Amino acid sequence: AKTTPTAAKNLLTTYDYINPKPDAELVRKSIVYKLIFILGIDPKDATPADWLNAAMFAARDLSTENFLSTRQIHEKFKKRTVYYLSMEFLMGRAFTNSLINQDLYGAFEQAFKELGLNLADISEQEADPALGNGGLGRLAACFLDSLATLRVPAVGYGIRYQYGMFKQEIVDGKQIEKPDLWLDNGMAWQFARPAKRFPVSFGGTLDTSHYPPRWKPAEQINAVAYDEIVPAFGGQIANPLRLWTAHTGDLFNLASFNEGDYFSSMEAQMKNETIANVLYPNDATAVGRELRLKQEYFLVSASVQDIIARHLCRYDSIHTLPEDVAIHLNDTHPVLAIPELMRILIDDYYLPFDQAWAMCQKIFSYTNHTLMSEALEKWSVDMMAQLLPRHLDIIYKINHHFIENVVRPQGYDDDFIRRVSIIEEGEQRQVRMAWLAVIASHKVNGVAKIHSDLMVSSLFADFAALFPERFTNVTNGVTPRRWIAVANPKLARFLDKHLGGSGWLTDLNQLNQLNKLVDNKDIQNEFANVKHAAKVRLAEYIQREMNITINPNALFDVQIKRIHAYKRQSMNVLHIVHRYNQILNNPNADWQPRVFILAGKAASSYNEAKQTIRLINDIAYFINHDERVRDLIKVVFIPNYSVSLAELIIPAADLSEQISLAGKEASGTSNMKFALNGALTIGTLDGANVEILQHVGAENIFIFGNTVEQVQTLYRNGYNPYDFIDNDPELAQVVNQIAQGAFSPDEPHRYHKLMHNRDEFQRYADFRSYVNAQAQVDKLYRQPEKWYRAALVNMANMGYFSSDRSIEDYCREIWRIEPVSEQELPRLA
Ligand code: NTF
Repeated sequence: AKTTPTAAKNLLTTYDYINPKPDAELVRKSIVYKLIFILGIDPKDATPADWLNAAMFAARDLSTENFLSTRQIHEKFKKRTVYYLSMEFLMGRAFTNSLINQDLYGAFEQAFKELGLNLADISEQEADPALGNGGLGRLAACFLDSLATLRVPAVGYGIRYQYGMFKQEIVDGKQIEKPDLWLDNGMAWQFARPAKRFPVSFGGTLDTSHYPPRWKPAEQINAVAYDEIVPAFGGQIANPLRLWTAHTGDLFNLASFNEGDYFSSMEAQMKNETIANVLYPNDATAVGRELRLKQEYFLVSASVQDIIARHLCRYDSIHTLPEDVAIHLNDTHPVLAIPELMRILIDDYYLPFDQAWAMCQKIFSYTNHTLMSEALEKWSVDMMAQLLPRHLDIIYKINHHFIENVVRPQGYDDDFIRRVSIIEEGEQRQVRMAWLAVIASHKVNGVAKIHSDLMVSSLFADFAALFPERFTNVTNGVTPRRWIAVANPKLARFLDKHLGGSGWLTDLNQLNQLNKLVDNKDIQNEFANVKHAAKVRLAEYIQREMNITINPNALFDVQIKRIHAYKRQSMNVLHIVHRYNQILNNPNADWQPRVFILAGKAASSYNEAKQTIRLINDIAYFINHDERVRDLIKVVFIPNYSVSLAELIIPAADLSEQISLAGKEASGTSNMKFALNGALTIGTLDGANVEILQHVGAENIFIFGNTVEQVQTLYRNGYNPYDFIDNDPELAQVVNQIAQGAFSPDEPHRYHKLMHNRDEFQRYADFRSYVNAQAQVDKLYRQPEKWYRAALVNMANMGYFSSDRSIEDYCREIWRIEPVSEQELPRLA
């Protein structure tokens, strides 16, 4: 029974708080009230962290009514809803974002001023929840922002890891991993839902003497929900991000943590009871561990149960599920949602297999985020039989149905059948999760044009022959709310001024009006000043945190992303050392001063990536202390890369390094954030770089390196790195210096292996073309009028790369979801 007392009902329809919008006075009272009565702290004793918590409660109140009424609208109009399942959400800080989205920044700033405090300082107290690794998790966060802003009925489902991405420290040049205690100061932003809990079962046996078979699990863990409000820009709508935690009495103990392999040291202590405790710090790599499989099942089982419960609140039949519900799988990590939904439909609702399967195919869609074979998830049949016997049984049945009813009737041979089978035969039989995702989904998309094309012609070629209409592309995008309004307020004011208001924030194509202003010298200068201010701010941070002095007038050359061989940070290093050599050879030439800024984490078990970090730091130390280069080169590796650091660094970049080997970076999304903030890109024809080139024009981007076809030809002909090293004396010099210890004199062979490996990602093949492109960069930078013109052209043509456009594509092409209309919105009193 769902009765609402009339008095409470009124509160939900009169919008006391938001109409009229609170002024500084009301905000100040609310903050002080929260401090005293929620946190129990005397204002005279309050620390900045206490003030932040009080302010977060005050800000949360202001979106809570929208949050609750959004749910009411969805129920009232039975809005078809998309459920976005992702093992990662890299949300970044919530506080400033929520103030900007609700147009409350000014009121809070003024309120704190009256309290004798500074809002910007208080905001810096917020932990940066890093419940994701990199691009995949941050994309999910941008998508939630766009879903809310576009009023799309949507729920995000993820895991509330107690420890998110590890904290990176650099000691003697080496990465050290420390636990990330993001919950230490409380999490004012999330609502605990102790009553929203679902049992998740594991192990045991399957009794097949009945139909449907009876699964008798060996253990059961309760998933408990926490809801985070995702406020739309412009208020009115707010969607939930529902994060599951395992209900367990004991807290995780970090006592025996050791710095060698962060993850295994934690895993050993965790075994069963602490399933939701730690994020696997891998990016573009799959892990075959039992705990990971448990985490994935934990997420999808709780979420699918919740989705069905929500459906049954609106409809009295399970049969309407496909009309009401779209479930999106963010990569293969949540693919177990497919057999989980099948299990519930068959075992709990007694649907015949065929009917359940037909429903699943209407409900699920899947995004592929990488073609790299080492990142494709496969689970051993043995492990799955142990942990999820009923699900394995269902997967066998799906596979049988697929092969007998879909593949064989089309006359394919045994070799083809072996290739498309969900079960990979071999010594260790394995379940191919990507195959299951493709077979069950009505749509499968890649994340940039080139990636989607390669997906169809390589990884999923066999499936594209079977289901040509199933595959599509949705190019990634980023939210201008966080990546301009929050990260770069001065740029936001600049755009407001020249675009006649802030409409661009929700209609990013308005940026193209800048195209007619790009030749205006005053506007170029004004933008140069915005850029300079951001560079000064970053320089101050680097001075304060790292005690390194950099010159804001130098060119800031930035590569920030996960450290991975395919992203080729080590090729960036080759160029730095080459430039260093050139300067020493010709000290009096007219060199363009540059600051090379790098940041990023290496997975704890990924040695080559850790070596790369160490190399960058060794080179930074060596070059920064060499008097002879006279500040013409500075190298800075900023520790502990995070969303909040990205917000500081991206606005300050002149040059954006997007230098992955062609064919390897599915999309990249920082490339979009940089260009949106007026940096020029130096990049390969990979991922979304290709589309950025199409939008900004070849004169406004520095493209270099081999194409996908050339890369494949090199591989096919047996790529040999020495074909390139031996034919380029300057390259050979750089390789030898690094390999023979010029930057690691205390341990001369430290980088021998890093330089003399198979060069799987063809750094040496692209080196010369990279160096040439870098010379073009210097040349253009010395002509400020041309440079800032190009920067403005970049910004002007980035409208396409808004995540609002991506989400509109998903809603139309994949989910068939309609946003809440004007008429459906509650009218303000
Ligand atoms: C990443 N994939 C890709 O490596 C990036 O190029 C892309 O921008 C993001 O996804 C978002 O689409 C992964 O992290 C994973 F897990 F698929 F390897």
